[in-house]
Amino acid sequence: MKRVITYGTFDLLHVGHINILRRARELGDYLIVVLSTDEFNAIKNKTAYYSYEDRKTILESIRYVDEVLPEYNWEQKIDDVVKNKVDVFVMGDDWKGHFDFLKDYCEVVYLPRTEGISTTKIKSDLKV
Ligand code: C2G
Repeated sequence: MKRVITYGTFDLLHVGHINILRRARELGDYLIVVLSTDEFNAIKNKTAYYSYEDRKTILESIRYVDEVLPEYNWEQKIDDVVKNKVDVFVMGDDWKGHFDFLKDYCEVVYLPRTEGISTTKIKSDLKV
């Protein structure tokens, strides 16, 4: 059982999110998504449109996602990887290099982002 983990806000779910979730899941047999809480989003200077509970419900409905856990801070990743017996850590390559410290605990994989889509773009495109 190869266990994969990834992190994010996953607000206003779009195909870029689905692509990385699918590709992360394909690297193993079980995918844990650690979802930014509303409080942690404030630390990331992000305001999600959907609440944590709604973003969690949406993620849990995706076939590629096996488990959703809360992300409270920047410091929890090593603990998450060890406690959840994670084999592979996956993030989009906008984060390339940022989480290489996890290489002591698991495989670290940065996947190419899906071009042309982002939650920020959706919000700005919809602004009337
Ligand atoms: N993503 C992608 N392609 C896009 C948009 C997003 O591959 N067009 C990926 C990001 O690279 C990330 C994941 O989807 O791996 C979630 O993106 P966000 O919700 O924007 O997450 P972020 O704010 O980057 O939070 O501790 C890490 C942070 O929680 C990451």
